[in-house]
Amino acid sequence: MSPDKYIKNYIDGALVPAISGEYLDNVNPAIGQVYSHIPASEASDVQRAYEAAERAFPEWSKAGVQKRFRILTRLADIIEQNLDAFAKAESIDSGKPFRNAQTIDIPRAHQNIRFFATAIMHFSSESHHMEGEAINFTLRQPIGVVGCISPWNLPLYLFTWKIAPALATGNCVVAKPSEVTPMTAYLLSKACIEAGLPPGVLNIVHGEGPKAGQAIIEHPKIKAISFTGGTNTGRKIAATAAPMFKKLSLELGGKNPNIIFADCDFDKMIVGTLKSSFSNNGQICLCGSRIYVERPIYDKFKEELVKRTKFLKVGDPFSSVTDLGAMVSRSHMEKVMSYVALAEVEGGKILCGGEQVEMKGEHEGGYYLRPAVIEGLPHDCRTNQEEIFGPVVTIMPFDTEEEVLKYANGTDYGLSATLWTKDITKANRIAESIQAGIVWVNCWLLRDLRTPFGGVKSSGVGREGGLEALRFFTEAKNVCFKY
Ligand code: TXE
Repeated sequence: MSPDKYIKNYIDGALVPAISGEYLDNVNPAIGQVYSHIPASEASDVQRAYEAAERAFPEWSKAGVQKRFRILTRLADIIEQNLDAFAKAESIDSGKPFRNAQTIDIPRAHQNIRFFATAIMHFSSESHHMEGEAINFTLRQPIGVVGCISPWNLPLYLFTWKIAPALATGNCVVAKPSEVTPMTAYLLSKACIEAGLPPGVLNIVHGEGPKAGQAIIEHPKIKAISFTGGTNTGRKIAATAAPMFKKLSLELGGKNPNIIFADCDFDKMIVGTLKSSFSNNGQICLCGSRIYVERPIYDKFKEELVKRTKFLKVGDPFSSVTDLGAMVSRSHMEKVMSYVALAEVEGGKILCGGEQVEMKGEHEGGYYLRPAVIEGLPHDCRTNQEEIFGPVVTIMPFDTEEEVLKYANGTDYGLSATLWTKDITKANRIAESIQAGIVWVNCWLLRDLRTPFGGVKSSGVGREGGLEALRFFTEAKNVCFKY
C-alpha cells in the first residue's frame, strides 16, 4: 500500500486523473516542500463519480447486510494490516507525529469501518401498534447517492467516520477529502479495490473545496451531505444545500471551555488539560482552548501548565521524542500566529510560546510553532471568541459557578466542554446547563463510537455516531397495515 507522486481519483472502481489532466501541489509541512500532486477535479469529475454511484446503487442497496458487512470488514482488515504504511503517509501529509498517526488516527479509521460494518447487523427499526386496528412499521431505506466532505486535521479518521455509516446502510458515496491532506484517502482507494468493493459504490474525488467540493454540494441528485470543516464553509454549504432540501449533517468549529474547579484531582487534571490544549497541535475541533480555573488554584495551575507546556518537544514528526509535529500548512501557521499577535493587542500576556521554531537541516522550511499559554484576556475579546485551531490556550480565573457558566456559554460555538471536579452533583448541574453537544467530566476525548457526536449553535447541525449516523444515512418510511 504505497503512496504515489501523482494521486488519482477513485471513480467507478478505477484510479483515474481529473478530466482536465490538471494537478494541484501537495506539500509536506514538516519540510515545507511539495512532494506529490493531486487531481484538480471539477464539476465534470463529480458528475462522472455521481453517474458511477448511481449505477452501483441498485445492487449495493439490495446486497443485504451480510455482504456489506463482509466487504467493509475486509476493508478494515486491509487498513489494519497496512497500519504503518497508512500512518507514515498520514504523518508526511499532515505534519502530525508518526506515533500519533500510528496509535490514534489509523487505528480509529479501521475501527470506524468495523464499527459501522457490525452496527448495521444490529440496526432495527420501530413498530407502532394501534390496538385492534393496525400495525405501523418503519422502513429505514438508504437515501441513494450521498456526499461526504472531510477536513485536514484528522484526515483518514474523519473521512472513514462519514463514509463507513453511509456505505453500511446501503448508500453509494461521492466523497472528497481535504486537498491539504489527500494521501491516506488515496491509499484507501487502493484498499477498496483490494477488498473487492464493487465499482461505483465509493468514489473519491480530489480537489479544491470551492470547485470539487462545491460541485458535490450543488449536484441536484446527491441527496444528503455529511460535512466536517470550518463554520464559514458550513454556512456556505447550508446556503446551497438547504433550498435544495438536502439532508445535512454539519460538524463545524468549536471554542470549547475547559472548566477546572479547585476540588479536582490536580494531577489527573493537569495531564488531561495538557492533552486537551495541545493534542494534534490544537488542530482538533474538540480541543479546550478557553481554560477557566477556580481562583484558589489559579496560580498553582498557571505555574504547572506553563512549566509542562515549555517542556513539550516540537519537531520532526518521525522522531520518537516529538510531542508536537508541524502545523498543517504555512497559511494555517500564519493564521494561528496572527491570533497570538491579536491577543497581545487585546491586552493578553503571552506566558510562553506562540513563536515559530527555527529548525535546522532538512526541516528548516517546515511549519513549527511553540505552544502558547496566554492570560489576562476578557472572555468576550476576539481571541476568546474565534476559533484559532492551533496550539494556543487562554487561561482565566473565576469565582462562582454562575460566572463560569456565563463565560462558557458566551460564544457562538457549542461543540464540547470539559469539567474537572470531584463533586458529581456540581458536575451534573453544569453539564445540564452548558450549551454543548458533548461534555467530558474528568476526561477528554474519551469516545464511545455508539454515542451521539456533534454541536449546537455555530458548531453544527445534526449528530454523527452510532444510531444517529445510521438514521442520518437512511430515510424513514412508515408503512401502516390495517387488519
Ligand atoms: O477548512 P474548510 P479549512 C476550521 C479551522 C480552520 C478553518 C478553515 O478554524 O482554521 O476551519 O480551515 C472543503 N463546498 N476547521 O479552510 O475550508 C475543503 O476542500 C464544499 C475546523 O481547511 O472548511 C475540505 O475538504 N466543500 C474543522 C473541507 O471542506 C468545501 C476542521 C474542510 O475545509 C467548500 C478543519 C465548499 N464551498 C478546519 N470549501 C473541524 N471542525 O474539525 C471548502 N470545502
